[in-house]
Amino acid sequence: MLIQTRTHGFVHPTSSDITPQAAYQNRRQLMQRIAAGAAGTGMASWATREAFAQTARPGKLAALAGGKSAVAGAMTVEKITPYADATSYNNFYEFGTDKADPGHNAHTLKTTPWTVEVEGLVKKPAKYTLEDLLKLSPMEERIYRLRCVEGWSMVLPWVGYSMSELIKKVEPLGSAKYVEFVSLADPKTMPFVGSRVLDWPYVEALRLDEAMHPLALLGFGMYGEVLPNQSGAPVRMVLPWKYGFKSGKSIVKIRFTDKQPGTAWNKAASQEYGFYSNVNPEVDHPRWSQASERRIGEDGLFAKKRKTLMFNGYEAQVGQLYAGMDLKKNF
Ligand SMILES: Nc1nc2c(c(=O)[nH]1)N[C@H]1C(S)=C(S)[C@@H](COP(=O)(O)O)O[C@H]1N2
Ligand SMILES: [Mo]
Repeated sequence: MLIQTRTHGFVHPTSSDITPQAAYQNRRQLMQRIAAGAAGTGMASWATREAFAQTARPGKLAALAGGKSAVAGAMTVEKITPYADATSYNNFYEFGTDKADPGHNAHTLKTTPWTVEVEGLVKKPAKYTLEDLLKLSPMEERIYRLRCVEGWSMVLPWVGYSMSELIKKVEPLGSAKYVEFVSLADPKTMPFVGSRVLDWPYVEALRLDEAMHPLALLGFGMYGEVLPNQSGAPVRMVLPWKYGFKSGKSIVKIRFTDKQPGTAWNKAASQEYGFYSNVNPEVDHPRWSQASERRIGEDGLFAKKRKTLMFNGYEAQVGQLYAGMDLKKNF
């Protein structure tokens, strides 16, 4: 049965033997010093910080720098997960269900040319090339937590801009209530598309007001570089207050609808994965608790777990979106 064979259950992370990204840790410390001691010199501090960011790139892929984000809550003050961990422990089922599979297999993904088709209930449907999208709005750096429903989390420095920038350009009609995000499903380059583990293509969806929230990111890069393939190149969603599976990778279509779309994990196991999928320590997954999590690359197998925070720590920013809703029913 599907549910038994899926590996989207709790998986113990392998203990990390990977050296932390020293440059990034240094940069963290610099930022913390700036935050602690340089109030009132914001612009000068940012210039220093930005200069530092240039030297902190892993140097593996093309540079993609982001400027300072003005979005509240966009810069989590926590230790950044080492690049090597973030790129070797992934969920991207199109490339296999083991955490190491995407890192090994995703080199076959062809990210140029790339287009994203925006359609449905909008005044200005359009086909955007990746180049169009890269120019659509200034790039920002956002340091977000990402927590998987499986019980692990990371803190990553993303590069992108609020997806609201794109949404405003296409002018949703008054009837548009939801936004659907469709991932590439190319059996020629994605070896596990066609496997029975999920319905392909991978689809995620948001309510329009969730998609318009400034924290909802259209991500093009991380660690000051373009996204590595296993992380969802060349463009993905990043919704820091929702479980990781809401952040669809390698997006090729964005569709505006008036009805709540079916989503990949909800279709696979609706009793386990609801439409909203907000990080919520008070609503357990039917097969395991959601009260705590393990930080990848930092916490060893026997290290104490961290408490999971409501909306993954973004409650002040996004709580209002769900005011009056029963989050045990709308999980
Ligand atoms: N297309 C696609 N997007 C996807 C997935 C996937 O299998 N396919 N997995 C999701 C899940 S379950 C998680 S936790 C995050 C993981 O992102 P990361 O590998 O960058 O940490 O991607 C999400 N986006
Ligand atoms: Mo996940």
